Amino acid sequence: INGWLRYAALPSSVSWPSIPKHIVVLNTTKTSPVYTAGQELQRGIQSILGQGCHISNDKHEESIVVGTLDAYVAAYGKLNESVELKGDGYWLSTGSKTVILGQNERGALYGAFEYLSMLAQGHFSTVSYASSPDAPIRWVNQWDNLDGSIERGFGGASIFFANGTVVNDLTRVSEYARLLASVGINAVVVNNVNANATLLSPHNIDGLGRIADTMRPYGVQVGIALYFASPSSGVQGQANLTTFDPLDPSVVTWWSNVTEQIYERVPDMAGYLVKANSEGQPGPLTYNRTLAEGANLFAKALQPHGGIVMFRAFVYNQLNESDWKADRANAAVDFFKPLDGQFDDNVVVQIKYGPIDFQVREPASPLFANLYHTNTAIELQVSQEYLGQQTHLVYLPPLWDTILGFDMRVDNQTSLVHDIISGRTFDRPLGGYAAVVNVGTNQTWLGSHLSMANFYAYGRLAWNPAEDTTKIHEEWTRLTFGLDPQLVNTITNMALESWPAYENYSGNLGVQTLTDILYTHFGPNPQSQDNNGWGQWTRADHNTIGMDRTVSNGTGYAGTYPPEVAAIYENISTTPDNLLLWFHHVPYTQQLKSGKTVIQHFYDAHYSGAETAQTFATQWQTLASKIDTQRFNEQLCRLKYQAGHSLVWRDAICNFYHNVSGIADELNRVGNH
Ligand code: GCW
Repeated sequence: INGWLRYAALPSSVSWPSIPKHIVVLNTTKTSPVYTAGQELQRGIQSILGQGCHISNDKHEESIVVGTLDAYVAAYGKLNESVELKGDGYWLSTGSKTVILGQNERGALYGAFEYLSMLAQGHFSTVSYASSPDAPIRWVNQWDNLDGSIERGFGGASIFFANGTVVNDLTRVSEYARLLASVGINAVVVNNVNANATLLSPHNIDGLGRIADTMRPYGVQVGIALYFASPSSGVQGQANLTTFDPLDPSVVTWWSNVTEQIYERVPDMAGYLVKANSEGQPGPLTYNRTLAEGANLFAKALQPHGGIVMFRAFVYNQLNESDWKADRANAAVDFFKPLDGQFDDNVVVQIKYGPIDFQVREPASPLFANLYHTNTAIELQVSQEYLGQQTHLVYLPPLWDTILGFDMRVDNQTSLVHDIISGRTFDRPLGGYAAVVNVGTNQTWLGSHLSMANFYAYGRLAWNPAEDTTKIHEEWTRLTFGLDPQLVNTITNMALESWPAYENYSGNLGVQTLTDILYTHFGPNPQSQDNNGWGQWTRADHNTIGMDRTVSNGTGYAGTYPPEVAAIYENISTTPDNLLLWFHHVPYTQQLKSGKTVIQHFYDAHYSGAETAQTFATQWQTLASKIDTQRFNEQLCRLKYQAGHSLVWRDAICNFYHNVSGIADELNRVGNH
């Protein structure tokens, strides 16, 4: 339940210098994150080092002082160093006097968690540094329904809701806030983007207030997802209108009233998340209003209270596959590029990392490079919807890295995606990160112990996207399982092999994850990709496969990137192999840069990916004596399942394309023989 915050006692082999026994807390209000920081330091030092600490306000020579930078200067006078902190940042200086100072209150808590992480990993060298987050928005989204179920959640029922309302016992909510704060997350949207209007009843607004009260000591703000048609949905205790037209004055008043009520109960509410005109959801287009007019409706209601609107770019229509130029990947740019400059300043367009939907491999969404006058955030998914639903080990940060570190070459200049969303590239005031996490009541939070590395790493990368994803995993392993180098190396090695393996045994060369896309999004179902309106097509026939997204002969998608990038994707010879079938429709016999044909690569990759997956359980078994039995056995069970399921994947995909193409495997492994 504590995830990476176990604060395990250091092994006797580690020795450490003396750590101050006094903790000076510069704010003793119980709801203040500074107060929480003091409690957390006391708990952590007791648990990690077995040392009791005394919390007080008295000045001691040897102490740990925690508070805001301003409070420190007021009490102790100026620091010797000049310290520059951005919003939520902290200053950490360790030694016989340890100083942990936040730019604001939650910054102090982040610094305290960082200090405890050092201790828990046995790092005792003295440090003095400032650390500030790369972007102001570092949110998580929960797709929790009010009945307690979670859409695409694989870790049990909701910790927030049951039976149409907020649960009474919010202990798990407090534990979740603690985990979130420890990796620098500052807000959580608690309900599903496929939202329900009943959330806005006075009773449920009070429930949101209780959630916010529970999370406030951790500096985690609460946001909510809205159902666009709420004003005409007969919400109990609210006026009921006959319209939800965003330009209708009665609708404008309705939303400002409801927003007012929410802020009365939750004065620090973070804002709204809106999924509109997507997958059957109502929205402004229902009234021929633009998506910007829809977003600004909420922006104006929130503006007086300091809240922001996260407006999702995941808007697309059903398409007809007989149209060669139809392409769901074009939808976001088609809908949003013409609206650039029309969104209010407190609107942030939240963009899924790729143009389709959380696939195992996608190019970075071109929308990031098409909005110069609009705040943007990236949407990642910790919940492994298409990626094995936590029954498969898949460490996702290397995938996220391919997007965050991608250079869009806007105006032929370096323009990395993480610099665009931080607001640096286009000089925007807001921007950042959202991830669909979907933790549940399961004791492991996500349903799998090893999947928690994705959650941890998400927070670390949202704070600093340049951080090395291998190092993050090593750190997480030390905190979660222990300091033994063999343990750290083995689990990290498994993690690093996992995404390439999953890509190899699911969908290669940019064809997408070949899961069932109609219902479960789980397990192989390559035939489900085509002949439907969802637009996740592969266009596989007897001789050829792949989506032609070129400008010259296809859907034109390649041309939605800035010119230098567009030129790379327009041509087969410059398109990287791992995105070949994303951008081009080619014969199965097309030669890759590796020298193999497409079809032989399919066969080989599926065999090698499944082979790697066979080793995960055996690698894990070498750690039997180093991990407690419960976690060891629970994870072993999942890794064995993955080993078996990877073979199912391998055979399903290889046989499918063998049947479609009629081309034999050079190594004679596939088909009946
Ligand atoms: O990936 C798809 C999911 C839906 C989800 C939708 C979205 C919440 O299958 O379950 O709906 O995306 O992101 O809105």
